[in-house]
Amino acid sequence: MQEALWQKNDFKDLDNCHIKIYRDYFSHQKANHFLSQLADIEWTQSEIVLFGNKHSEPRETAWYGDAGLSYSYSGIKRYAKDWIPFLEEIREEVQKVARVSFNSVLLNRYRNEKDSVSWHADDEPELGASPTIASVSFGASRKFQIREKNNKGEIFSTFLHHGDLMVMNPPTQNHWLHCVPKSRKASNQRVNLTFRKILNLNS
Ligand SMILES: O=C(O)CCC(=O)C(=O)O
Repeated sequence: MQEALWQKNDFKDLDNCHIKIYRDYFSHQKANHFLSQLADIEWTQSEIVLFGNKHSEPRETAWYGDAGLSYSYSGIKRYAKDWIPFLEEIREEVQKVARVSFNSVLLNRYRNEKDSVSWHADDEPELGASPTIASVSFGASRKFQIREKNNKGEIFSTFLHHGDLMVMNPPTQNHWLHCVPKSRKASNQRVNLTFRKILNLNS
């Protein structure tokens, strides 16, 4: 976890894009340990509403956080499950870098190359005006893409690997969308954890 070993920024010199990627933030051994713990997560494949139609999300998800938290996206309202110790351990580690106290984590499980998350920004009202999001990846490497909200043309890509930490700092979510596209290449499971600070309690 030494600064010198980290690549400074894969999305360099992009306006209003303050993303920093810490390669191998978790050692291979530590990342393997957390990946094995992720087998205990209660995964669900939710039905979401897109343009008035119901679909199954193309991945499995779970949401953990402080008691009483709720969060809505794509027409689903979620209530946080209680923290489990290894998720709190990961949270402690990412908070050292992100310098934000996160009160929840959204987990995404991409079972294979067909699973994905489509273009979006983490800009739901519960996250406040301009949130910091810390994202940790375990398992297979997958492509992660960004593009400006008001510019459909240019797409910038990187790969997120086992043990990488990516911090998306303000004002990134106000100006940029991100996605994990389906892959043509066969892929084993990948799990991504995005730590978030939800502002509304008990609603
Ligand atoms: O899997 C990833 O790297 C991205 C996850 C994501 O976009 C999200 O949770 O909002």
